[in-house]
Amino acid sequence: MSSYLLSPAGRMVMTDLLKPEEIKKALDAFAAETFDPKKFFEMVGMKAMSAENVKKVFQVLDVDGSGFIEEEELMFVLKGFSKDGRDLTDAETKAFLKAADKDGDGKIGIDGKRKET
Ligand SMILES: [Ca+2]
Ligand SMILES: [Ca+2]
Repeated sequence: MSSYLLSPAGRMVMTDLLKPEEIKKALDAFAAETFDPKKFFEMVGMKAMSAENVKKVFQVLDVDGSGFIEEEELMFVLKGFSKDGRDLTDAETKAFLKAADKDGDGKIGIDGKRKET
């Protein structure tokens, strides 16, 4: 998890792409509620984003730069939005992965995100 706080220098951070107050609002909304990725991404303003910026958000969340968001990255996805973000539960992570991973390879591809969701 500490790797989230030690991103390489010059790396884009979420607040370059999204408004901090909207991130906070979205995180607060799911602090005690089951995580709903669709609703969350809508709340942080990603629905209105260009494909190019959506890809950038993905690159922030792809912490190891593999080109995919794997299950363990997905579990800490909220920390990519804010270091105060909570971890997803196992059940939430699996539900998120199942919803976003249309080709069933167990990870979410950055380029395929739009296609996959
Ligand atoms: Ca990755
Ligand atoms: Ca996939």
